[in-house]
Amino acid sequence: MTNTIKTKVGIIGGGPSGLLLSQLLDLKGIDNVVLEKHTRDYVLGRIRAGVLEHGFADLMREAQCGARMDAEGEIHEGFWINDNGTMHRVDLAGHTGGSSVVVYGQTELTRDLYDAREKMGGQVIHETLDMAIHDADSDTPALSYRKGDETFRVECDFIIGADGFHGVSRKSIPRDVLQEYEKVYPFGWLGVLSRTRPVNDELIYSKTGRGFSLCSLRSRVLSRYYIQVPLSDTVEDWSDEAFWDELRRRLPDDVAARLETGPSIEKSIAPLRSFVAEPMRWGNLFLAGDAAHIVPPTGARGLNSAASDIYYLYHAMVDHYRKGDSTGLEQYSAKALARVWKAQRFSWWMTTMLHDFPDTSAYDRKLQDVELAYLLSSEAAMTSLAENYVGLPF
Ligand code: RFL
Ligand code: PHB
Repeated sequence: MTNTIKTKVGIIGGGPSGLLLSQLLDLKGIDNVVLEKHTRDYVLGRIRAGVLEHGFADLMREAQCGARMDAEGEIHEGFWINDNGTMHRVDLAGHTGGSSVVVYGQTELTRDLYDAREKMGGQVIHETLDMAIHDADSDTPALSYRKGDETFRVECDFIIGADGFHGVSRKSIPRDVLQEYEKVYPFGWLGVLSRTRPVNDELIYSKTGRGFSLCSLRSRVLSRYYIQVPLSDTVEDWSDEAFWDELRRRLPDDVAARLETGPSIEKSIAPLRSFVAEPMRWGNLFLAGDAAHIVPPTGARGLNSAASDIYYLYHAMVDHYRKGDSTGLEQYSAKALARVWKAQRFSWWMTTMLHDFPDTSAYDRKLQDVELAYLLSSEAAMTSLAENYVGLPF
């Protein structure tokens, strides 16, 4: 027997995108259900983003999920670029009229969203298997899934595909409707989380002859570091010792000298990819976040791009249900994509400028060097970097 659930909005994916939309809609009295394939612990075990744009932070506050972020997150008004041993500060606040970013881990943000959903009695169903989308291009879209031995059917007005890059929603859009744009980079990031004091108060992005590195943090006692590695490397190839040694070599001497090391709590390799799927709407199915687009993490845009999708969808849904105005829904794909492509450009630019590209011509290397030299010498270029990093307006 199949159990039937009726709701207004069926959300596939209990990552930050799905949970944030669910919470915002619920606060406006719009009934919804979140369906997540994995357990809550599994979702919270993924170590990902660390930098939130101020617009995202505002949306978390609007969702009544900002208290811990405001108490424990750090406001950063700048970050550093290490150009082969010389440190340069990017004054975010100075170049944007006072804007900043919040350093607060995706794990903690997702935990806050789960807690808020639980407190409001929101429906978040875990371990939903064999998810399938039905009749998304009709007025009666539905979802079906299995949980344990039982099968379920969700009947709703709209389906939100917030199920990440490997989810089912994008794949259920017909091939002749969907256009995909992709760029794969010839390296990955090896990331380490460690219970050590961060080497610097602000983030350090390093371009060196040995490759890129990033020093980030989660709190005053929790550090997050990354180094560029070849795609052929595996986590097993990198002992903690080898990681710390390589990171030190990619930092200015005085910074390397104060690097506090310790056992890794988490270690993983993420390949770098740029990807966009268009359109982000098919009938009554709307894609959001990583389900529709991916950026390399260099510009810290991924989660922030997801948040802007949610902002547009949330307002479009509220207008639809509260005012009977569907303009926002009709314009969703075009509006979201316009911002998504700007984040793509910025992430590609940061990635290209700061990484070591194997098999690059001597000419292209010179261009890459002068791109950074120009940035560091130009107020106009710095302003452009800063306005993108703190987040373009929604
Ligand atoms: P998620 O987080 O992938 O969540 C999707 C959820 O959908 C579930 N799912 C399904 N559920 C039901 N049925 C199915 N068939 C399903 N298939 C999948 C999954 O289990 C999952 O729980 O996507 P979402 O919510 O769109 O969020 C996107 C962000 O996670 C992502 O953009 C960021 O993490 C990217 N990112 C960064 N973004 C930033 O803005 N700032 C950063 O500093 C930053 N650093 C990073 C990053 C991503 C990284 N990695 C590992 C890719 C650093 C790294 C290393
Ligand atoms: C992180 O802290 O994980 C982080 C910060 C900035 C980035 C990417 C990742 O650009």
